[in-house]
Amino acid sequence: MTTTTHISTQEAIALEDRYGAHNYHPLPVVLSKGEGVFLWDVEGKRYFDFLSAYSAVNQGHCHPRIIQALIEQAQTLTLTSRAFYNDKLGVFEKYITEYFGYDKVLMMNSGAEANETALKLARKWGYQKKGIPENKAIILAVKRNFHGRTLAIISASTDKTATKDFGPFIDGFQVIEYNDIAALETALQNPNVCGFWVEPIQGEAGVFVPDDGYLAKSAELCKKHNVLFMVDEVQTGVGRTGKLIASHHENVQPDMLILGKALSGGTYPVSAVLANDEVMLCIKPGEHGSTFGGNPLACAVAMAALQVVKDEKLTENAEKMGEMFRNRMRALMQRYPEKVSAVRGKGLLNAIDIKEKDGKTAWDVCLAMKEHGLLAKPTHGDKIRFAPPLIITESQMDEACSIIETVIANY
Ligand code: IF1
Repeated sequence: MTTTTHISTQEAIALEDRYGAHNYHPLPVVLSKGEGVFLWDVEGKRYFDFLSAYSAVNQGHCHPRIIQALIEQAQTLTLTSRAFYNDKLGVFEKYITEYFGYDKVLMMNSGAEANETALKLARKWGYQKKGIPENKAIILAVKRNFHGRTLAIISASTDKTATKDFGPFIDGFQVIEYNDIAALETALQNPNVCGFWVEPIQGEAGVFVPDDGYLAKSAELCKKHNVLFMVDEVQTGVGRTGKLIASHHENVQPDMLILGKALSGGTYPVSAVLANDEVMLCIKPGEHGSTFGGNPLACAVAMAALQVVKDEKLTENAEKMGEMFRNRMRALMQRYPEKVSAVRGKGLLNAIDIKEKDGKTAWDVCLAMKEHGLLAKPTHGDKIRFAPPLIITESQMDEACSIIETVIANY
């Protein structure tokens, strides 16, 4: 018997303030229901979700096929640990490796854990296959990166908010300019470099799309210097940018593909690292793992989530609806250049830059959009990221763009 207690917006916010860590500053809206592209708050107001839980809900909220898979498996077997085999992991490992085109997969839970796994795999490979002297391996990262919140990951971060008072940090990272082939070529001269670790589009930094050719040239240089090209597609993967993974915009197949978020359609923490045998078999039994990594419930949900992306052609829809969105936003920028200074993105991962006006910021624009029934959140001050579920229809996109246009016209 489920207990549904009605709680007001004020009560819910007060409870989180009193009893929860203050590690977020959410928009003042309290959600209680999600379906498709829509969310409802506790007062029953409906919103377009233009954040998709930071691109974890690509398939739409509570997708029936994914929820059905969750329910059925939850009533059967949720977790065995990897101390024993189970009837779901191997079947899913075959499915996902064929789906993305790799020999093997290592299943984890959060995006950060998948990135940590990739770092460990790169180092192992560096010592065992490339012959880097022990404890000398270097992994290249880029400025304004975001890969998660663990200590190893933030050891490569250039964001003071993510690093201040969290030291000391972990050695073995060199940070270079993003979208700068010359900087990469110079850094790759060091024979101790084992990996180049990068997002194909920098999400958290504000949806920064690198120049055409950057990913392809980076992959080529990594191959030339026997360095692993490690691409973090936790946010850009699973159809979000109009291709199955953003690397495919430049026909690049990363040496290590890092996935998370929408791998489960936002219903359960599922993440993964995919690589070929030369890399993946560097880790031997007992050298890495996780209690929940690749559990039967995760595999059942992720299988359904990936089937939905394919069966409902969500990647193609992301491409088409993204074009429509950027066209509308560019027209808005032309009408109000004093308010909107940039439109960026690929597929349904987009952002606009808001010029502060009469003291009003991107945050105020998001508050106004909330009043008009659309939820989005600013990142790094003046940028607003727009990332609706990939199932969005043309008429829904039209209605959502009208909301954004009305708010911008009137702020
Ligand atoms: C937060 C945004 C932040 C990610 C990429 C790994 C991870 C993420 C490219 C880690 C997670 C989330 C985390 C959340 C807000 C959101 C986010 F970029 F999506 F907007 F922070 F930058 N790689 N991104 O985007 O995955 O461990 O969270 O499952 O931490 O505030 P995770």
